Amino acid sequence: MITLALSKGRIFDDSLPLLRAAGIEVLEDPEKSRKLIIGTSRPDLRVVLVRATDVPTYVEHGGADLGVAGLDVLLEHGDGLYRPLDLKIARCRMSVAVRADFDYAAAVRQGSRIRVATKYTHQARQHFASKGVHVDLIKLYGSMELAPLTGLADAIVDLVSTGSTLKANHLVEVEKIMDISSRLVVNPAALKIKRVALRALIDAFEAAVGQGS
Ligand code: PRT
Ligand code: MG
Repeated sequence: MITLALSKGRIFDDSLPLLRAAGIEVLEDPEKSRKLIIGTSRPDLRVVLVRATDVPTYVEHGGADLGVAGLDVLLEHGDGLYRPLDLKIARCRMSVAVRADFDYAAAVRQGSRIRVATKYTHQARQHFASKGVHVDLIKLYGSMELAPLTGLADAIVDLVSTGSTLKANHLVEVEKIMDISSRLVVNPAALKIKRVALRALIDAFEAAVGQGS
C-alpha cells in the first residue's frame, strides 16, 4: 500500500488533475465526506487528508510515503525529506507587506528595527539577515494582515497570490522574498523499500507536470 498525504483545499484541488493525468481517480470528495483516509482507483494507493503544515511531518515519520506541500511549509519544516519534484501547483509568492503609510524603504535605509509578524519565522529571519535589516520577529499562526493594522507589527511576511487580501486590508507589498509552489516530497526509507511502485508514481507525476506546463 502506498499512502499519499494531501491537505484539503487548494493543494487537494490542484493535485487532482495531476493524479488524473497519472490515471488515478480519488474516490471521494473531501469537502463532502468526513473521511480522513480515501481510496483511489488504484487499490494500492490511498490518500490521507492532513493539515497543510502537517504534510512534511507525516511523510518524514512514515505516516505517509509521499505527500504534496508548499515550499513555504517545507522550508519552515526543515530537512529530512526527499524532494524530487516541483509540481508547479498552488503557486504564490512570499512577500513583505506593510501598511500603506509605513515607509519601509526609509526604515531600511535608516537601519531602524522593524517589527515583523509572520508564520514564516525561519524564512523571514534569513531574508532580513541577508539584507542586513534588524528585525524583531513576532510569530503568528493566522491572519497576519491584522498585525500592522493593530500596531502589533510594522510589517508582515505572508503569501500573496492575487493581492486582494492585502488590498482589502490597506496593506502594500514592498518586497518579494521568493516564488512558492508545491512540491512532491517522499520518505527516503519508503523510497528504498517500495522503490519500484514509488518511482513509477513519481515518474507519472513528472509526466503530468510536463503536460500541464
Ligand atoms: O488553511 P490552513 O490553516 O488549514 O492551512 P494553510 O493555510 O497552510 O493551507 P492552505 O490550503 O490555505 O494553503 C496550502 C498551501 O497553498 C500553502 O502552503 C501555499 O504553499 C499555497 N498557497 C498558494 C497559498 C496561497 N496561494 C495563498 N494565497 N496559501 C495561502 N494563501 C493565503 C495567504 O496566506 C493570504 O492570507 O491567501 C491569502 C492571500 O491571497 P490573495 O489571493 O488575496 O493574495
Ligand atoms: Mg489557509
